[in-house]
Amino acid sequence: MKVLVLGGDGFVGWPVSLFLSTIGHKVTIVDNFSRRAIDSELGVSSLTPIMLLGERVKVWKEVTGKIIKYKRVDVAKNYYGLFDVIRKVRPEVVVHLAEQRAAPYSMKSEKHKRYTVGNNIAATHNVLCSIVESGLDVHLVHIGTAGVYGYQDSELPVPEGYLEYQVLDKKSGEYILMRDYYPMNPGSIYHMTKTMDSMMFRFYAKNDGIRITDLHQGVIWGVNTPDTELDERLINRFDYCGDYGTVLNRFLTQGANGHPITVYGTGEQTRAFIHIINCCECIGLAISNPPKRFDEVKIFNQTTEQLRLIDLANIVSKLTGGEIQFCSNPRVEPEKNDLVMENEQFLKLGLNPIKVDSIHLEAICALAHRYKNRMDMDHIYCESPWRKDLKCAPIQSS
Ligand code: USQ
Repeated sequence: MKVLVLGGDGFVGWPVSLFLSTIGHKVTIVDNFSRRAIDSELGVSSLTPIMLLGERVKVWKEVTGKIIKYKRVDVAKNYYGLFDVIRKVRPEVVVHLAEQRAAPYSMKSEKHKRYTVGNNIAATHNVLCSIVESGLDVHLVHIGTAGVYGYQDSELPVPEGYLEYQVLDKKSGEYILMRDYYPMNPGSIYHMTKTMDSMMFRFYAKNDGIRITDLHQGVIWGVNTPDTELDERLINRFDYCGDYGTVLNRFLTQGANGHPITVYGTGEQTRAFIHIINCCECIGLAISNPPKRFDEVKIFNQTTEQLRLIDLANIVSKLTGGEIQFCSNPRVEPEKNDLVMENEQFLKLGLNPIKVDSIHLEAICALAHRYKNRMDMDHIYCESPWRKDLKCAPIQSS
């Protein structure tokens, strides 16, 4: 199929683009390279040395013979540029990853809050609007977040997007079955934009019959995939800083390179996780299993396991010998929560979950250690508190 990957130069977009190319799709990447610009803004760069997109796709062709085209377009600001690409490429699928995806960065300042809302909402709406205007029957696959549900302390499994419940009709005295989005409860400006995307999806699926799949994804861990490992020059980016690094990759980088393992609060927060390889596979599966026109938005929980942060910190500490350092939490989030998320749909479609195990963790540590000289120890602690009275600072060592 012809697939347009919006944001295909990013941490998820690049391995996803290669995976889709490997399994036979004709991939075109659209990106404005904002993630690289944010590196410059923050004064930090990927732990792994990543090549420019033009060089990356040349190497991909050299190594596999497969062609990935690309076009520089700012999806949020340049509607007509995006429309033009859609008109020319005539994609059957658009994978939408063109959003600012870091919760801490989205909370950094009023400027970053406004950028994240402006960029993410405009990007999503431009994508939907341009699909309608193109007249093409495009399947839109969007990466949302498990964080749209919030983290209430509950052992009730979080369903895949929808909640069915009964409401008492006072007139008839009968219970009426209702079905709606599972209640949303975002924990950051970034997560809030994903909940707002959901409403736009609902409208465009109902009004224009756009086929939409929204993937409520957990925290990604892992860096490379079999495709990015084909050649050193295809290596994926590796974020470890306080704004962009996700928690398990941060713990591993810290442990492998002699920095204390930074646990925010008590570490009793439970989060949903997924390995980057499984993430690529899920997107492939979502593409092969689209909803029909005028169906409701198809929602998958894209996660393979739910883990407590303190348990992860202990595993990493044992593996690397790194000490655990409890830090005051820069975020507004429950100190402790249980979390169980249903993920039957991907399992039924044949997803083989990669669970947190020593083989995968050691591979990430080895990669982190290999590029230790690129690690900037001044950018480890989170510098983006959720409120001005909060900050991330060590409180005790174990
Ligand atoms: N945390 C620590 N120590 C650290 C970094 C984070 O204890 O050094 C904690 C945070 O307080 C939080 C948890 O780890 O409780 C997860 O933080 P994270 O930065 O790994 O993940 P988050 O900010 O929630 O966002 C990331 C991605 C986002 C994706 C989301 C999935 O940046 O794109 O949507 O994971 S989820 O969290 O399930 O919503």
